[in-house]
Amino acid sequence: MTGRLIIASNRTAAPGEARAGGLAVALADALSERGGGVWFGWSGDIVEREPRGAHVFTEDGVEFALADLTQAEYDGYYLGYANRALWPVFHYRIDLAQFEEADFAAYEAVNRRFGRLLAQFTRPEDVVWIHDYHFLLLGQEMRASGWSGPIGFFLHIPFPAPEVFSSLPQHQRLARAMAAFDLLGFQTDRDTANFRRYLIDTHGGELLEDGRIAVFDRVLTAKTFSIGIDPDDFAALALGDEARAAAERVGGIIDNRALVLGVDRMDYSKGLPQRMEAFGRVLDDNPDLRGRSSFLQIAPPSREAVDAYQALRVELDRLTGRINADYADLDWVPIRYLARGYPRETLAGLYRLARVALVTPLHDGMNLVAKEFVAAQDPEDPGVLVLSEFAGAAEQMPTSLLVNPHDIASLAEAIHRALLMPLEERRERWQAMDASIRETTIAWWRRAFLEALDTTRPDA
Ligand code: GDG
Repeated sequence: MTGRLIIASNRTAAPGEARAGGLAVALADALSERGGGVWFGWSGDIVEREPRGAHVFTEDGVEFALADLTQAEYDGYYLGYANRALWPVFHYRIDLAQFEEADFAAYEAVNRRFGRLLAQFTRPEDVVWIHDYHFLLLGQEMRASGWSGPIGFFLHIPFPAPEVFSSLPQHQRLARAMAAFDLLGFQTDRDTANFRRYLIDTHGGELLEDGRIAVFDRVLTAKTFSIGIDPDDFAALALGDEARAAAERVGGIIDNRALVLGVDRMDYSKGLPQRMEAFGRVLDDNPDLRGRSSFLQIAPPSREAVDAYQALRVELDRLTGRINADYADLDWVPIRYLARGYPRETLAGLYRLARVALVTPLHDGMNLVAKEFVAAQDPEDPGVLVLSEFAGAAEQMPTSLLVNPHDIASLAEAIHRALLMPLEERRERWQAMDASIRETTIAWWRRAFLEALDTTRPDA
């Protein structure tokens, strides 16, 4: 008899939440497969006075417990430490990181308040699964509140090289807290190896024969669980009416020229300026390709309160303006860049229409867009995936056109090659990628993680 599952993530799939993505569905499925459980997270609301409890309600057998943040907590914990320090450092952008002690204090305080709250929802036989960089201290805080059962943690973003992680002034404090987890899941073998090397080299951790690591008087497991999507669901979505309508509409606008597509949250980790530069370079170097393909970038804005994101927006506006001014003609615009989000159905239709997808982040935990693009293709006439070697997905998709996104010339070359790739080669490459996204689906991911967690017993 397994216990209930207790999930903690920054945002939940509580009714009314805008994001009905694959991850939300996967975690909801994980909860219902166990006959219910608790899903804890931030409500999305900012309130004036420090809230004491959580809003609790049950929906489809899942108990949601949502906690508010005060303005000061939101500024210091969420915008501050999580998104101005951890996000940039974990994505190798130490140059953008701001290390404010007050932000860390807020991060600590919110993790403490949430850890105490969450501990109250647990029963002795439960298992706890904590998600992502917002909650690195949550396990330790739950332990301080008396929880001694198993805790799993999954990091959705990269775990950087130890030398980079160590640039965080609080890295020792974070590492000790992370050792309160029993199972730590990472997106790729590179992340798992980085984490292990950090514990071993910096803290004298010892790799045991069974693969676990002894460190800070605890024994923990660090393992790779590459997140995926539901390929059948996405393939079906791409054939639906809404998807077809979207494809027809865009196909009409670009006059059936080859579509080069990008879909990314507007984030500096996604390599958007480099991608635009490279597309501009293709046009510079290949006069014969001018007027023959259109680049569409969908980039819903995110975290606009963080300065680095505003700077990115300005940069993208400037780049598209320049390239379009140089090359647009009366009946053709090279780059369409849309700073807004679209329904999943629309995205699915565009993926299927696209001849080339540009998924070229400078660093990315996994990148689900790459997998969605593959799932949405017509097997008889598939498009080409140009993929950054620094996306987690690259480990699983060696038959994509792998690129170094910093190298504009070779990125341009890859776009050019993708646009001209013969059908036979496109099919071969796509088949291998399709097989790979079917191996580690989202259902596989949650089951594999929970199986590992169920067999992990806290040792101290
Ligand atoms: C983090 C890690 C890791 C995008 N635009 C729209 C839209 N999307 C959807 C995509 C995709 C999801 O958002 C983005 O997922 P990614 O994996 O590409 O990137 P992050 O948001 O940075 O996610 C990442 C992931 O967590 C999971 O572990 O892979 O590395 O950074 O599903 O389709 N969805 C809709 N409209 C849009 O305009 N509806």
